[in-house]
Amino acid sequence: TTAIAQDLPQLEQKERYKVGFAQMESNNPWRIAETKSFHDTAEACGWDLIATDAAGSAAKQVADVDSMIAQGIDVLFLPPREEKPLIPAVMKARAAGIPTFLVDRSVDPAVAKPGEHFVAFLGSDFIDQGNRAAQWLMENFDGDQGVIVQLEGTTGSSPANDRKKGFDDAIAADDRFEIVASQTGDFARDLGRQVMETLLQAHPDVNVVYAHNDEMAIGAIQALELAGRKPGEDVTIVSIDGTRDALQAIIDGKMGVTVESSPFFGPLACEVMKKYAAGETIPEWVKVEDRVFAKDNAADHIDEAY
Ligand code: GYE
Repeated sequence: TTAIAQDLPQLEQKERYKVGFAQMESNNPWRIAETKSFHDTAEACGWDLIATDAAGSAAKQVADVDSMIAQGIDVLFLPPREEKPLIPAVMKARAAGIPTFLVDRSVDPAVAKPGEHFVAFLGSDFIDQGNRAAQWLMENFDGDQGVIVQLEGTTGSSPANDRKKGFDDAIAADDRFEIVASQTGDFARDLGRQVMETLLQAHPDVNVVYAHNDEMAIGAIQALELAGRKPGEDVTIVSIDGTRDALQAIIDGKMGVTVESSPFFGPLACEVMKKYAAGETIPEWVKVEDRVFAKDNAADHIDEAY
């Protein structure tokens, strides 16, 4: 209702803020870079930062937010591991009068809304990322028939849902391609490798892998090489993130493309929070612009990669 919308918790302007950052897990370079970005921003932005790590458990992430609320944080930055299980955390922070910014992932918009239950979502356009991965593939694939295996991110997470939608919708328009399998690798390198091993046995004719993140793409490359395949030659690898290992794999000719998804949210979080405290209107979605890394520019960006 409009009454609730008008009541969105406000943030006062002051020198220092008690800030909560409830990280979901730390099992990949992207997560570690994001957490580091918050720590690196803390001093300059006047944050007394409480950072937690839910170790891959949505239930623990909810509990971590509970404990931050109990510790009296002024503002919450939350990357919700999955779209539905983290809604209670958003609602509890809202009820406690704590302005919440979702960073890097979002929640189910049918239930928890920006401008009403939380202030805004800061992050990439995942549908567009999937779309651009498909676009690169359609422009650069030189075979007749593309047999695609898709490695999905964490089930029920907004980037997994939307990167799949963006890719599937775009690729459906090109009848050279068929997606023969699409399975979760939970955004993790080792699971990506294991799932790829299994899928290779069921689909030995696979010649394209679309991974929802670079860690799973690297895992898939390992599985393919173990099976005697030549990623970059007889299998085209397309992926998302822009990690150092992925840029190196592009330079080495093993990976075709990675669409950027930046983990460096600290400075943006600081800027948006200060604007909110100053009474400025914050857009419901503060969109992060992403680049595309391929053979022509990977070497130019590897030094700034993580
Ligand atoms: O692509 C992945 C990470 O939510 C955008 O999560 C983020 C994704 C990122 O684990 O590597």
